[in-house]
Amino acid sequence: MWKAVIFDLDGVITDTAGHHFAAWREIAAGLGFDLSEEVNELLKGVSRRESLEIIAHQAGVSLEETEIQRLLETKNARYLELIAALSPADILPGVLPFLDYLDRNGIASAIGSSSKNARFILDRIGLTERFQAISDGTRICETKPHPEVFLLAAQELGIATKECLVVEDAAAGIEAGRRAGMRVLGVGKPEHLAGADAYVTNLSAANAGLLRTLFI
Ligand code: B16
Ligand code: MG
Repeated sequence: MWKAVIFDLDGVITDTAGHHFAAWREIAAGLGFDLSEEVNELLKGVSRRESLEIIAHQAGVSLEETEIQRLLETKNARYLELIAALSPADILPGVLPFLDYLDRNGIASAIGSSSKNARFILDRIGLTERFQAISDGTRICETKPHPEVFLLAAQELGIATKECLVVEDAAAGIEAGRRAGMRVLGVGKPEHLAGADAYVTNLSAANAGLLRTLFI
């Protein structure tokens, strides 16, 4: 059976994805670009800087390095304002029972997030101590779809990649999990989860039977 489950954070453990979207919409508006939900999907799981590069490309503007730095700082400051009031009430449905199930069955839990704010978010929602490894944007050189964040989590746990299941909500993360040699359970709307080995609308549906089916 699985020895570890590595969770993406934004959009899987808590819905900070909506706050990223709101902050990026403001930055995009400043560039004269209306950020749609469709383009926003491309930003999920990729780094802050790559997100800005995608928006600038879509807006058809080229940015100087000093302007890039200013916009990255503005975006993150706004995002931090939006997530300042996060609390355990913001943990997504099914997450706590699923973590309890993993604990009872001796399966390790880890975080694999591109975010540099991952620890802050985990502290706010009271889950930091529930994970045996936290691999995040402060510890990696390449963000998703590169597999580094998941490989680092597996290495820290001391568990072989094929015994780790990734849980993801976004295309870049699903690709990263697959490139890490792991199977991927998608969470959310099926149209955003192409490439996942299975999907559920939320983690309440991630039961023992599903985990067994996914394991080969
Ligand atoms: P930050 P995840 C990702 O987190 C987000 O999905 C993505 O939208 C964001 O750009 C990235 O973290 C970097 O976040 O600006 O907080 O460092 O989904 O990998 O948990
Ligand atoms: Mg995510």
